[in-house]
Amino acid sequence: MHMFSQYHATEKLKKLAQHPIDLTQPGSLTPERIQKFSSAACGFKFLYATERVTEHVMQSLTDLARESNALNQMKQMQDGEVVNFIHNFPSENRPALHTATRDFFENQNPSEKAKEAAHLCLNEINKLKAFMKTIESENRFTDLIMIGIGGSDLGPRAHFIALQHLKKPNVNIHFISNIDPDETALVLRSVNLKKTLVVIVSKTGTTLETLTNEAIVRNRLEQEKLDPAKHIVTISMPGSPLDNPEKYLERFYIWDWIGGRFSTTAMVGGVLLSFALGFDVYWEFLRGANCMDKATLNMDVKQNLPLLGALIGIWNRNFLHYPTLAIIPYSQALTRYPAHIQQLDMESHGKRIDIYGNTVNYETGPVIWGEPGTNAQHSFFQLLHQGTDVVPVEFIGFTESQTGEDFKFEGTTSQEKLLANLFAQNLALALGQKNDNPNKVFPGNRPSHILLAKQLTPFTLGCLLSYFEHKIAFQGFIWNINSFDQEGVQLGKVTANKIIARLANKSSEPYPLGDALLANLEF
Ligand code: G6Q
Repeated sequence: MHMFSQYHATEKLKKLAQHPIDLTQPGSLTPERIQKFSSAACGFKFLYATERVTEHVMQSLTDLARESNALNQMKQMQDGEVVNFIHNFPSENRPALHTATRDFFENQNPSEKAKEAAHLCLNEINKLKAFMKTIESENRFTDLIMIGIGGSDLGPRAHFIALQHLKKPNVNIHFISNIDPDETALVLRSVNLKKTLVVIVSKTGTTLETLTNEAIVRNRLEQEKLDPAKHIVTISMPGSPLDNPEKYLERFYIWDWIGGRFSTTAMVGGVLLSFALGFDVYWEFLRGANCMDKATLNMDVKQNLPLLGALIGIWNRNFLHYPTLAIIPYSQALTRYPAHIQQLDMESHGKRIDIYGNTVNYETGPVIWGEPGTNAQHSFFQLLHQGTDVVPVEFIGFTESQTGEDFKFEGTTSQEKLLANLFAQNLALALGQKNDNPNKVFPGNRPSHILLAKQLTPFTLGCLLSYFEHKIAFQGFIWNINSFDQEGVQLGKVTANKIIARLANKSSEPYPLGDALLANLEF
C-alpha cells in the first residue's frame, strides 16, 4: 500500500509537473504575482512567487494536504496521540509532544495528554527559574560548558548563537560535543573551572561521546580539588544514569515524548539560554514557538506557513524531482541554523519505508545544506545559478539588524545591502539571463522562496524553529513515514562499539574486518 502514490492529487500534480510555469518568460514573474503568492503568520511573510507553482498547482497541493489528512495528523500530534510508530513492527511507539514544552500561553491545548505534558514541562521551568535565582544571587558561575551531541547540541547551540547579541556581559559559553579530544582540551584550556557550570545534556544518559566528555571534565574538576557535585547539572529522562542526586547539583528532565532534535525549547535549550541570555529571553523564545504552533493548526492552507512550506517542498521533491534543498539565512546570527535544520530534516526524513513498513516508491527527504548569505554567494552560488543540478532555496531574511548598529555607506546601510542581495538572488535564480556567450547564460527557473520578518528577536526565532519543526512533520504525514525515530544511526553505533571493544582488548569475539582496519593505526 503506497498511499502517497495513490492520492488523486498526486496524479494531478504529476501531470502539472510535466509543464511547470516558465518563470523566465516575459509576463510570468510580475509584481502582481509577487503579491499574490505571498502569505503571513506570526510576524513572518512567506514569499513564494519565485517557486514554479501556479494557482492550479497550489490547489492540487491543497488537495494533497486534504487527502492525506495532514492537518488532522498535526492536531493529533499536538494533542499527544502516538505519532512515532511503525504499524505491526516494534518501534518507539510514543507521542511527539514537543509543542507541550511551550504551551503556556493563549489557547492552551485542551487535550488531557497535552495538558499533562505541559504541566510537567512547566514544573521544569519553575525549577529552572529557582535554580537561576540561586546561582545568580551567589554569583557562582561566570562560564558554562554544554556537553551534548546531536539533538542535545545542534539546536541549543544554533539558537544561542542566533541570540548572542543579548548575552549577559559577564558570562562565557563553551560547547563540547565531539569525542575528539582536541575539542575538549581546547575548551578546558579556556575556562576557570572554579567558576564554571557544566551542563550535561543527554536524553538517554548513555551516549558514548557525552559520557566520555563528562568523565574528562569530572576528572579535571577533581584534579583541581573541586567537587563535581557542585558544578555539574544534567538534563535527561527521569531514571536515566544522569538522574543521580548524589552526583549532580541539579537534574532537569525531559521525557521520551520529546525527540532529541525537537528538544531545543525543552530544558535542553532552556538551561543554556537562561544562563547566557536571561530567563525572559528564553520565555519570549517559547512564546514565539507557541505562536507558530497555533498557526500550524490553521485550516486555511494559504495562511498556514509550515503547511505551505511543506507542500512547496513536496512539489519540488516529488514532482520536479530536485534532490537537495539549500537553507540560506541572510543573517550572520543564523550561522549554525542550517546545521540544525539539516539534522531536524535529514534525521526525520532520511527514511525509505512508510509507517506500514513498506519500502516507498517515491522520494522522501531531500539533502539539506546551507550557509548564510551573502557569504554563500561568494562560494557555492555559482553552482546554484549555472550548475547542472537545480537546487531549490529557502531564504530567510530580516528588515532590521539585531543590534541596531548599522552604517550608511554610499547611500544605503549594510542591512539594506544585505536584503538587496537576498532579493536579487531570489529574482536572478528565477529569471535567469539570456546571452550570446554560453558562459554567460543563466537558465533561470531555479525555484526559491523567502521567509521574511522584521527582526531576529527571541520571539521570531521561536516562530522560525516551530515553522521548520512543523514543516517537517507535515511532510512526514503526507509521505506517510515516521518522522520521529532515527533507527538509521544505530548500525554505526553498534559497529563502533565492536571496534572499541577490540581496542580495549575487551572483546574475545573475532572481528577480522575491524582488526584489518585497526592494523592501519601502525605508522
Ligand atoms: C535526535 C537524535 C540524536 C540524539 C543524540 C544524543 O533526535 O536522537 O541526535 O539527540 O544522539 O542523544 P542523547 O541526548 O540521548 O545523548
